[in-house]
Amino acid sequence: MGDTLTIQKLRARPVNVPLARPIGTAVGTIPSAPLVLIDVFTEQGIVGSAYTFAYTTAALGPLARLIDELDEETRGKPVAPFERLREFDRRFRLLGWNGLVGMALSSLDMALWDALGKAAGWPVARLLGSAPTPLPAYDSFGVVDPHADERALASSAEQGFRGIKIKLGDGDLQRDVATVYAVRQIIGADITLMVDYNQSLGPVEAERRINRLAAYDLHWVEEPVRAADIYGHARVRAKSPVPIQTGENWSFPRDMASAIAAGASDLAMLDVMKIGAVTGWMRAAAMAEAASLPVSSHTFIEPSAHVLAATPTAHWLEHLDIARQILAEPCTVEHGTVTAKGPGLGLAWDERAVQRYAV
Ligand code: SMN
Ligand code: MG
Repeated sequence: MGDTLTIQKLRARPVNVPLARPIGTAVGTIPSAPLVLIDVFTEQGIVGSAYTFAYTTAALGPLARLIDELDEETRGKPVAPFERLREFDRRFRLLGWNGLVGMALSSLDMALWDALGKAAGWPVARLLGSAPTPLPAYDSFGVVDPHADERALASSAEQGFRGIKIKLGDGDLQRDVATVYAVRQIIGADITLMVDYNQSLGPVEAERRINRLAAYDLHWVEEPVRAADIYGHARVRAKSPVPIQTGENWSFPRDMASAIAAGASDLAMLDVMKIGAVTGWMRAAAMAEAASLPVSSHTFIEPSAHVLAATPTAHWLEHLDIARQILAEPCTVEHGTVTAKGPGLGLAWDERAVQRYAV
């Protein structure tokens, strides 16, 4: 392949994909995965592919339309992620990148990096100066019913996961304590246990609940208060006997810089879509190293395995498999680890499934 790769056109396809289990959180349940699949067709025949997670079907159409809008601006231009982002930085400066605009731009960045990897015949992790690496993965559950979910929880441990995350906050403190106690009984003392409040508490209530739950050896408490409340996170963190995790909602590295300055958390959870895809992640990973923040990923298993492999302070990979049903080769877990697949990001669509779940 020569040294140029030129964008011919973009294609955005909204799908609504079944999940192995609904994602129940303290602030609502996500029953299926509304994704927008993006393909970047190039003049040279390489196709770069990626997906974005819309969280709600209400955002599927607008997100797909935004990606279609990017098509006009990118036709005939090089597959050069930094250059394309610089152009769109100017184009969307007045509107701002938070929300759907950033998600659309991130999907483009991910697809461009996928195309570069495919052109080189390399996994993206290698383009980034690293290589596919077995990354410790935790199995991520929603809110759980320790009785109804006992088998599923025990099975995660039996499959080799060394970490399990459950979501809390859908009831009162007593319910949280009873759930964590019961889950600890099911998975035993050796499995790392994380909990995620999904922004559902205020700082005072968060302090109260974390103090009671600290007895159960929690590895982190995630988003105890609103994601944007970086000072609320810092206040909880200052008194918390358990490490505070946040970051899945940081929009591009600039949000991360504010959270670091506020001392919001002990750990950084980067969402490869919201943080700015491969380009944004690498800039955020450098900030995490400078701030001594261990970095974990947020869903998006396949691209996260690449960028986490190139992250100096890599911590955990979240095994929350939202795209499995539309991938020709879904993610595999070996002895509790996930290793990036290439070339590119290792994504290939199961076109029959894409048709089936098209919205
Ligand atoms: C989560 C929330 C919503 C969708 C996917 C994942 C959660 C997590 O915050 O960290 O798993
Ligand atoms: Mg979370």
